[in-house]
Amino acid sequence: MSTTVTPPPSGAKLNRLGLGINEYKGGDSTLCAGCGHDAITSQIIRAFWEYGVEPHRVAKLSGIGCSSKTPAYFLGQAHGINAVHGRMPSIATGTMLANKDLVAIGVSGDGDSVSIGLGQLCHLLRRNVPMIYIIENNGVYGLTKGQFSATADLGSRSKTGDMNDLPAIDVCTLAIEMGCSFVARSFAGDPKQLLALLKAAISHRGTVLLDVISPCVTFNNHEGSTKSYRFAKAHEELLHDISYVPFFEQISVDYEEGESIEVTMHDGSHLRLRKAGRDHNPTSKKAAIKLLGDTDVSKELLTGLIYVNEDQPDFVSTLNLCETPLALLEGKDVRPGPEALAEVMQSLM
Ligand SMILES: Cc1ncc(C[n+]2csc(CCOP(=O)(O)OP(=O)(O)O)c2C)c(N)n1
Ligand code: SF4
Ligand SMILES: [Mg+2]
Repeated sequence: MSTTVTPPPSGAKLNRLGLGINEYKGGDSTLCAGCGHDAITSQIIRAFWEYGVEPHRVAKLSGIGCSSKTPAYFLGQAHGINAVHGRMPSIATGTMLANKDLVAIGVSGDGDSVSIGLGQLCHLLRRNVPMIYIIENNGVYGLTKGQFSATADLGSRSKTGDMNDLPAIDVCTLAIEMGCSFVARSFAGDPKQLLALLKAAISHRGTVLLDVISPCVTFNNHEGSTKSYRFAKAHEELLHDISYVPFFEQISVDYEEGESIEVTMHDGSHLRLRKAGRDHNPTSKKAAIKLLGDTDVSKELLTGLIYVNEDQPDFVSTLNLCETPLALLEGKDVRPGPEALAEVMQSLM
């Protein structure tokens, strides 16, 4: 595979591959001005550029919804599949089995993933398919004009005043229970935290579930909504200040021992978590589930790295696939030929 790289304008800042940030952009957004999804797109562009991922090594996946349109707005030189509503997880699983060397990033919505696509999502999580899975969570079906989704909080109000009378599904709790190995929550209005989490997500080998509260300014940003900018800002409970040190940068110690937790990622990068809110050890599944339950009761919007398990094997390793990606195997390697068949037949005589 090769990629055509437009030379960046002289003086432009380049990443370690010699690429300017424009190489990581996509088409112009057609979303409503102020939509949280566009803020997330900006940080995806920045994270892939700063990390220095080759754009042609990326597979972008999505389903249907305003959120699922966003892969068109970043990494214009990457591969992309826009799946049927709620079916992105199986397409993503197939993609990674076909070519395990790709970096997969899926962007979906709360409707796409947690309403119609919930069954598919659960199986992707329990398999720990190596990919970044972002849920741009606005509590509504934005594209079809603002119906409540399965993540809308019990008692929250729609723009027309209707009350949601069903309990919300908490995607972070669900993901941990299902066996996902990296679970985090962020907010479209917190670019610094989102950027650090995205870079750590690129370093991780396994499923990364990033639940990002992403207000829908057209249908769910009013008084009474728990997915509005105002509500998220007022209730955000930051777990820690996150900084990310990539594997290609020297680690300098600039923090007091005991104040921070450091997570070493698969590629040797470091994620440094400096306590901001409460004490939390993100490597403890039990503690993560308890914390999510506690903050659900206290109506706080918990953000940060909630759970990580760097030792859990991803789906590709579990299947023990051959070194060469399946999609790149030659015909002779996948078609044994008449001699092999004759041998099998002989063995059955
Ligand atoms: C099988 C099927 N059912 C229903 C729809 C209609 N539909 C399109 S997008 C959508 C919901 C999208 O909501 P979400 O995933 O939360 O994305 P958002 O627009 O909020 O970003 C629905 C119900 C569809 N396209 N296909
Ligand atoms: S309808 Fe809502 S989710 Fe869709 S683009 Fe507009 S603000 Fe964003
Ligand atoms: Mg939505």
